[in-house]
Amino acid sequence: MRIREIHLTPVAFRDPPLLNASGIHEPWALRTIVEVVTDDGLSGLGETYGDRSHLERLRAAAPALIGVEVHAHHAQYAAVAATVGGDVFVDQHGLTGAGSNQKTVDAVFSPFEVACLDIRGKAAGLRVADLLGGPVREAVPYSAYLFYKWAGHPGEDEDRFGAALDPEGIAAQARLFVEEYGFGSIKLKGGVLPPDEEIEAVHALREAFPDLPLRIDPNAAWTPETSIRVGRALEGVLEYLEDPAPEIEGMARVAPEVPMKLATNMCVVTHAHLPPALARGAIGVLLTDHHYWGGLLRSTQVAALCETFGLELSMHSNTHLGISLAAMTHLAAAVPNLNHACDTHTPWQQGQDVVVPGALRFVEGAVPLPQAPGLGVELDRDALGALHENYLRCGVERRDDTAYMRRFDPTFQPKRAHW
Ligand code: GKR
Ligand code: MG
Repeated sequence: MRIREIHLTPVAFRDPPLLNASGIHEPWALRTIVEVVTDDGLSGLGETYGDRSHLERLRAAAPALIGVEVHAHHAQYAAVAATVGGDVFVDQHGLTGAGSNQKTVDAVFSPFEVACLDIRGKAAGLRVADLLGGPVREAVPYSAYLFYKWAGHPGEDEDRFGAALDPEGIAAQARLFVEEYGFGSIKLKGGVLPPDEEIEAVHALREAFPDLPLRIDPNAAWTPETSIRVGRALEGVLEYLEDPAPEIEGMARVAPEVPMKLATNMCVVTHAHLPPALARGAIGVLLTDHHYWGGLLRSTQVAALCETFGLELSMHSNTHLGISLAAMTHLAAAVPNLNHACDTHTPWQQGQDVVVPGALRFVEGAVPLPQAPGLGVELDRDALGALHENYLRCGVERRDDTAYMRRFDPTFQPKRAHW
């Protein structure tokens, strides 16, 4: 079964004005949908970032995969790596850590690998989770992912979530998410307001939800000193503290001084970061993400490394659609040492998608593993066409939360170790 065709379709969909340490989400979020077709007519799906530079790398890599055997994981990886050369991926929003050549190869390879696993599952009549070692859970728990936000994008009506700019607003957002999705844990995206206000918001969440695990993630907006102060103020309240301070160095200074484990999707984002982070005791939890850890099989290897070295495992998310949610769910279902509910941005997309509705749903905060072979999701070609039209019309070519924020506040600076 060899790869005969690859189709790459950039898409855009509406995104609410969610605040973070880098600025604010633009009205349009971008993704690239990958379809791989084999010589015997089977097709598989992948989903990845939609920024122009990434799309160009995908376009350069796709021809190198034509004719390669769909089972030949290592040959596919080598073919993609050769097209990437010495290139380095740097995210434009600054929220997924440093770029490196390894991370670039892994990010470009990932959606092709997911699509090939989708095909392999369909060919064998097995789910992707079966190909990854078999599911150890039939439903994957996700966490409510709260954001400080404006009521609506400037110049537009208020969206259905409304504003969340204080502890009451954050608690109300949590209630909405928990009521609608049944989430059993809560994450707050911080790094937006002064740390004491964010501490208050976490306490408001604890009061409203006495039994739910809570986390806060300021994307390295705090100095190590502030991180230690916040960590101590939230003793007994957090399941983990995510990326309080920049770099392995900053996290290593905080870790021994706070009562909870530190988690990251910023200072350990590729294999080269693991030895120094482990040697320095910088983290206790790794948020894995198959989009930049080289796909699903490689992510199971990262999970095994976490087990070997005593790290707990959670899962990172960026704004995404259903193909990614399906891939995340298969991966999380097949990883025995997943210790925490995974992140997802899904509720913010309010049903916009490129997959046929029905295969993915939330039941008590968890997504039941799709049962059909492969990823278990099917492309909705009309929806794909409509979201591609959005892409052509919206004028956004790369995610840049800082530039969008500066349209409203020209003095805005990304908040790295700001407080
Ligand atoms: O969507 O603004 C966002 C998040 O801040 C995202 O980009 C981060 O990469 O969710 C991510 C995180 O946990 O750092
Ligand atoms: Mg994070």
